[in-house]
Amino acid sequence: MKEIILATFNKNKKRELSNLFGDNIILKTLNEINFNEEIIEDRTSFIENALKKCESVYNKIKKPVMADDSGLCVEALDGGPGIYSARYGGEGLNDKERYQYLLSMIKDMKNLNASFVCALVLYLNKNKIYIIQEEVKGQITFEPKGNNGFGYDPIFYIPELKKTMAELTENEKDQISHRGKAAKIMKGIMDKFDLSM
Ligand code: ITT
Repeated sequence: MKEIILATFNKNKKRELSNLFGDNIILKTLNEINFNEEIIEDRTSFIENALKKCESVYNKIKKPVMADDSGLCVEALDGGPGIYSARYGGEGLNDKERYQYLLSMIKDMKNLNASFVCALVLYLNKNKIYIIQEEVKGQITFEPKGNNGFGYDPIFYIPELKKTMAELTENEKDQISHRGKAAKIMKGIMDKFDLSM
């Protein structure tokens, strides 16, 4: 069994990644280790932001750290909100208000293509770092559906499945999602290599 700190305050990421990695990997969030410092995500890509989250925590704790930086990239918004997905439309919004804001921003757009992107970084020490970035393609729908998942899932429609991401069960989402694909590759790495520091 291996314990890895997951540099996140987002419980949904922890739930999905724990499910994806299985019982042999124990993930502890920043809340669970009483790490209360704010990490400013001021870099220009998912990978750089995930790396910054890892470095900020590793420099204090000196234990293996993983970070997930993810978001929704909408073609009609030139790839936005992208790395700004968590705060798009303002800090105080809940998930529903946030996706409604996004729908209002693209209400006259014809191109509804979008991707969820997930950068996953495993930082064992400053010389031993594994970086993966994955995506799932879909379309924004103006008819939000489903109660599963989180964030923008209700407005992310997957044509092949004829469902939104929020209509999938957690296991179904894991099979196709940006996070599911990245975690599957990361799990292969963790199973194969010596992860000692
Ligand atoms: P941490 O930085 O503490 O990990 P965060 O929620 O701020 O948590 P990000 O900066 O990576 O994380 O922003 C990710 C946002 O992208 C997230 O808040 C959602 O709005 C959206 N997002 C990412 N993955 C998603 C998914 O699987 N389903 C729906 N929305 C997702």
